[in-house]
Amino acid sequence: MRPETEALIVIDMQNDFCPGGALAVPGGDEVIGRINALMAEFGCVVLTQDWHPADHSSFAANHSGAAPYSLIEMPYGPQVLWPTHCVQGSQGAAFHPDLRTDPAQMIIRKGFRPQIDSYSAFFENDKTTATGLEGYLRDRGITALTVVGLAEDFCVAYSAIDAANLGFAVTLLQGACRAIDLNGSLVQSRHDLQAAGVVLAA
Ligand code: VGL
Ligand code: ZN
Repeated sequence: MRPETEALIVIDMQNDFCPGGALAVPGGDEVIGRINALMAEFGCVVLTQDWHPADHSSFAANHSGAAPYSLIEMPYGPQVLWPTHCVQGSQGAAFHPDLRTDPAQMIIRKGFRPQIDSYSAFFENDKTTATGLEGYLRDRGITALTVVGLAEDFCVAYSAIDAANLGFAVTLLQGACRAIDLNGSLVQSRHDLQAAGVVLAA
């Protein structure tokens, strides 16, 4: 078992990010077995769920004429427009059926405000609106995080970088992640992770 000060953060292991889903990450389901096994090592397990209203501003379908994967400028900065995904209560938003959810003590939902996206489990994309996860982890005396899940170059990377900036010791297990890799986002995210002091491990 890991020390009580360590938590496992499992990002967005949902049907829509797995093969057959609306925003499928290649090989997304391949990491489920490893993640299930990892959960047994940690006394604190947190799952996140991307959880959007149907009218969410990150959906290309809600911007007339906009193509999926194009960029728009939002008040908080550039935003990729995604295919409609992880709509609250839908099958796509549910956890993959093979993911063990019983060991999770906390499930944090993000991206529920129509006007702002939230890649990170800690802050929405304006970098100031907090999700509450920091407070939960600090109240439990957690100081070190292992971060895994989907997608490595978006929600996993944003979560890991925010956590490192908040002062947590953060390890990202690349073998327990899969990436979208949009316009060089995977190389960029690895650069940003290293600059933030996140340890990249296999
Ligand atoms: C994600 C794009 C949009 C992710 C979520 O989980 O990485 N990516 N929403
Ligand atoms: Zn999303």
